[in-house]
Amino acid sequence: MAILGATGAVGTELLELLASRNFPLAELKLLASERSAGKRLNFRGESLLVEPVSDRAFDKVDIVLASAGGSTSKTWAGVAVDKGAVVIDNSSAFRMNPDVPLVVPEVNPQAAAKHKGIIANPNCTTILMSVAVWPLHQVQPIKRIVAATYQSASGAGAKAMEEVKIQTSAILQGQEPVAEVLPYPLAFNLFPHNSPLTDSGYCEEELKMVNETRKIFGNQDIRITATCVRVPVLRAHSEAINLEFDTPFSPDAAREILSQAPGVKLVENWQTNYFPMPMEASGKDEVLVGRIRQDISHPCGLELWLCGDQIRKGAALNAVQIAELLVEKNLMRPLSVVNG
Ligand code: A2P
Ligand code: 11C
Repeated sequence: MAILGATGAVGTELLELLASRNFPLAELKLLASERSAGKRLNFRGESLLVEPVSDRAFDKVDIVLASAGGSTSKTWAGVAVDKGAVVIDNSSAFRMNPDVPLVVPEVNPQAAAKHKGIIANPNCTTILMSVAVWPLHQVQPIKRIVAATYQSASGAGAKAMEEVKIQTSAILQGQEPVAEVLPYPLAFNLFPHNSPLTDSGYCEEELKMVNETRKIFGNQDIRITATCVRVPVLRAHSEAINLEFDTPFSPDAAREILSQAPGVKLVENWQTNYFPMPMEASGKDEVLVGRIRQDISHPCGLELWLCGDQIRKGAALNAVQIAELLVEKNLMRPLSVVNG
């Protein structure tokens, strides 16, 4: 196996997950940019050397977990596939390509079997929402989703997390916060998501929630709208979700379904006003869901609130689960396919 982007926020988590989940691998290659050449990272008690990515780095690799940004994936995914690997790509480069399955193992594991060398890991806000909403959609089809997100600095990478800490410290010392990674100071502040704006008035992050969810659910008819916001939280994203069904969906029924849903943990104490919080979702595998209630503005509406670790289930864990699926279902690439 190879991790492309091993030194980043997601790469670090991939290393931790492969070790803690005892992923069956013979050898692990750590790849990053030239900047990281010579660095060493710990894996299962061994100190592994980080290599700059190159053609030869993919020799004899079965699975590549790529999390080094879209342009790096565009450059290297094809090379890795030509060498016989399956690439599980965390970037947005291939997600909407009809030949590339977009997989959340709790939702559409069967899609992974159709891969032609690349499987895409969805956007983090999309993964978290899909895990929570899919079990309800199975019982009663959802007509419309209205989402508002509260996204942590981790979504913009390790450097953005560091920047928020430095800004916080600067403000507490009476200094001006400096923003270099994110467009504006995030400490003690928030702003609409920093992804590029499109002609529709939506930013790319919002459109990912729309288009990727439809692809994962295999349903182009669900109407989805989203407002994505960056908040001064280090890691774990939160989302307020409004769902509209054809007929009323009782909050108790939703609670019962979600209490047994894979990858979901129900977190609700109405007496103490205790519901999912990003601080408690950090480091956890499950998407925490709570505050399930009837939408008072619509008889067929349901409201819920969720928090999930953006780096874990929103990225690294989902990718490792896809890799586990490849091993379990024997979906690695046979040599005959690689050699044509
Ligand atoms: P490096 O540390 O050498 O820059 P994050 O999402 O936390 O910002 O991490 C991005 C990851 O992607 C890092 O591991 C980074 O490596 C890697 N990366 C960025 N650009 C490239 C590139 N051109 N080639 C290979 N790896 C890259
Ligand atoms: C964020 N979700 O929180 C983004 C980062 O399409 O994988 C990841 C963007 C993507 O900013």
